[in-house]
Amino acid sequence: MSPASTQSACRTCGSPRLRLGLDLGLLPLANSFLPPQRAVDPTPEPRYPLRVFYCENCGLIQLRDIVDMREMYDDYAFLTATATTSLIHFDQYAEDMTRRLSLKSADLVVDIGSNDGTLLKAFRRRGTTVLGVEPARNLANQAMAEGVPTLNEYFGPDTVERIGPHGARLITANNVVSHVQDLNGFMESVSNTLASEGIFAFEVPWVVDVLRHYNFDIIYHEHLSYFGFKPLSDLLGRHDLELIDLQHFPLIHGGSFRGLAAHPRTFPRQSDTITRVFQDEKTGADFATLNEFAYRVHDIRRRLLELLQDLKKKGKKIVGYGAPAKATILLNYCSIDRSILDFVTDTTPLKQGRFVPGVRIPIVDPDELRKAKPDYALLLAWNFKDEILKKEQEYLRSGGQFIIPFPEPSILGQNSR
Ligand code: DWN
Repeated sequence: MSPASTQSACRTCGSPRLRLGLDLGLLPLANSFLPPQRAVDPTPEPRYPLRVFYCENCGLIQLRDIVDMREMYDDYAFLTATATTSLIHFDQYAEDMTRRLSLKSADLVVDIGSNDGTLLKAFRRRGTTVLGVEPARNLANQAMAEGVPTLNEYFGPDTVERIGPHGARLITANNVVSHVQDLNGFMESVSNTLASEGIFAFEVPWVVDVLRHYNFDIIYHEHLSYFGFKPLSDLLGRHDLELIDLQHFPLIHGGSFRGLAAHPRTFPRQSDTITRVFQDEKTGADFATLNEFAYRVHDIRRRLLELLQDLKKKGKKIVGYGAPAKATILLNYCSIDRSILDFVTDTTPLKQGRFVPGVRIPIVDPDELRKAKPDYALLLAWNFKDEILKKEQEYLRSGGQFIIPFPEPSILGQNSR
């Protein structure tokens, strides 16, 4: 475990004019779920500063405290295929891009940060040639075991050599670009890998949605950048790429955009859509908005803790529902520990039997919700609210209620819609 380093300049434009907008204090790594033997060890797990800055030159909202990526990604607990919503989303993604590019079997689709290969399996079902790039050994091995060719490495110049310059008709990078430290190096390698008539498609949570919905638990050490598309467009332009289209997905991770980029003048540019998004960012992701966000974060923390403590005083039984990475941030930042939540359920076998770092709350199989019949479940995987409420109709019918943390703490039961 090495201490965090501090980035002195803006990650994309290089300006030194970085202004502190929000300080969440020292927090553990979001995906570092503790195995049982570690959870009983009194030695505290590593905590790192979590501070959000605004670049006064290009507007990129970003972290400056950098944790060694090997500490976060060499062994990774998150699996894409743990939510039906995600499976549907990525199958539609493959359908859309196959049609848009009229992909043929000889066309190569490269997915950077391919995780368990969920997206590439959808492309393979449509006949294209696929290749994953995934640094987490456990995930790369799982994808390869399921027939998805995968390079177990961090995407970079060596990968370009392995694939061959301009060898990929389509490059995808979903919930990856936010995690990249060397954005310019990354984008240069994407540009060198992308075929002349190729498209680079990438999904990121949109910073305007994050700030608008006060989703502060999306802020964690993996997410180095919180993207607006104006700074992203400037970044692409420095590497022989241009933004050609933007597609908004309001229900994906609290609100995401899929950006499409290509080498200049190879595809028509949806200028109206792009201009409208840039305009929204002028007021929705400026420093004043980040300041207002910081104020509301403190208010949500106070109100959520008060709500939970009041329910506990009334003798209510409360558990957590879902152990996403963001739960580590929400629970630690709001000091929600085992005195409040008896356990947290999660569908990911990899996480069951482990503990949320910091607060050390056990993660158990979702069946425990049906056995324990708690009065309340704090919805930590709030981005899958619709899917989860549909799945848990029986819990709601039997009088169980969900506590929804955002955009403000609220209770949702059978009769409160
Ligand atoms: O950026 C990232 C996003 C895309 O995925 C990565 N840094 C890490 C990860 O973040 P996350 O862990 O917050 O992702 P999810 O997809 O919001 O995690 C949902 C969690 O909830 C999973 O562990 C599965 C679990 N879950 C559950 O227990 N019951 C999910 C559903 C739908 C359920 O019904």
